[in-house]
Amino acid sequence: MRPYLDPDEIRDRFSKAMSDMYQLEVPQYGTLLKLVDAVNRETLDRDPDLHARLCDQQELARLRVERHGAIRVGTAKELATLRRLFAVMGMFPVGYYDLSEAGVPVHATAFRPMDDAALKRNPFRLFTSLLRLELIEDQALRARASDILEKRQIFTERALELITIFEQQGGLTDTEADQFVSEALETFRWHQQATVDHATYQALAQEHRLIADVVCFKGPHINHLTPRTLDIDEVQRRMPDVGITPKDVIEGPPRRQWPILLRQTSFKALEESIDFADHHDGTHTARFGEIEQRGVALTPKGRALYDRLLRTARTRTEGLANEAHQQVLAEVFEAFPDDVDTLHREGLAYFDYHLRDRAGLSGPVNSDTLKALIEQNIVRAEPITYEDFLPVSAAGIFQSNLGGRSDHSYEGNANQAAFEAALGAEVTSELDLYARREQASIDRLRTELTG
Ligand code: OOG
Ligand code: NI
Repeated sequence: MRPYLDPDEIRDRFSKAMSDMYQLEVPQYGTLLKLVDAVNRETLDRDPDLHARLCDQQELARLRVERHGAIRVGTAKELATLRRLFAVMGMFPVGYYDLSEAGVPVHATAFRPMDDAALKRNPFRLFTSLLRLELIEDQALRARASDILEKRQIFTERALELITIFEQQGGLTDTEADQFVSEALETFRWHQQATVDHATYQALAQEHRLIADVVCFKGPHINHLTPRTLDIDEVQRRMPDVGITPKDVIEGPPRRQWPILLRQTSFKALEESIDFADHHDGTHTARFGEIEQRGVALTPKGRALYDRLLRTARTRTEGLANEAHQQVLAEVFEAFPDDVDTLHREGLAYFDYHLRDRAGLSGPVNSDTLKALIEQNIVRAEPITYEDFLPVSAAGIFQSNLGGRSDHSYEGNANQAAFEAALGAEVTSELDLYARREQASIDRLRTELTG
């Protein structure tokens, strides 16, 4: 048998190639990476406990490779082919995100590694949105957009061949993998040439800027990449010092002792010059840089509390600048426990249980004794990092880069079944993944304690 490369290795190569390409395309992204790196170092120097905890959880090694990106596609066929392309790199569709609720005519999933080892190796994921032409009221415009999309081919011939080879032989050799990475990269490259004339671009942009972004170009250019920061407030504060303009507010929960879910901010998308098919010059704003700070994954109970508090806070944060916005969030989120013990006791977050010391122990582990074991310092409850996205935050990111327009006529259109039909597969529930991982750690503990 010929030796095949681990898909995790292909993903690692791909995420690095993508980052290199994007730094060349958007130099501010390189500047952002340097700032994030500096702030991460300072944070670790200042907080030896955090440093030790990240070491323990083997999080330190992946801090510098941690990235996500986002793309937007126009047709079911494009989405389904992307699913096959990402499978080559061990990335699978997890979660369903309905952005119509937030006035953006797309729904989405995240292609990401699913198991522990793969996430540790390289957690690179791509937030992938599918345009929903069916939400456009103007029939003629809808038909025009669909026509344009039908005509384009966003994958190179060789990329398609290599996907088929992967599926047939069950893997790619080292040489094939390198070729695959460089061919796959072509799909996500920026093209300064639009495929349509300026009038068509304008008509589509008038309906929604996002529609123009998806329909008028040769392919789904990567629209941002996102490194992971340990102190998002500090990076937000310092962006202007390095000449980049941050988005108005940090999305997600407030700063906490024990971070939950995901906090995100970005710099504003660049206005880039475009050559239209009729040689008309114009501009388009699509590409930006983002940062994220990840915390613990919440159980359905914890998530319901988060959603409720966020809704409450949002009635009071409209139009506020970041500092005041964060102040309101902090007040409202006082109702969300901020210590590991309470998070654990009240079943608000997911944990990975590890045995510290098994001396003098035997007998079964049920949830009562698990609590006791934690209290006795025999078992350590490690927060499981949230690996997914938040629809309200995602909408905030979309809007900050698309001129802030939110169209309420798109609302109330969640349709996971239609998304899955387009994808050609079901999406895995992110909550199932966290619950399974927690349960696996309990099972492991049980064997360790009885074995
Ligand atoms: C995707 C926005 C969502 C995130 O981090 O929540 C996203 C997009 O603008 O295409 O990337
Ligand atoms: Ni993002």
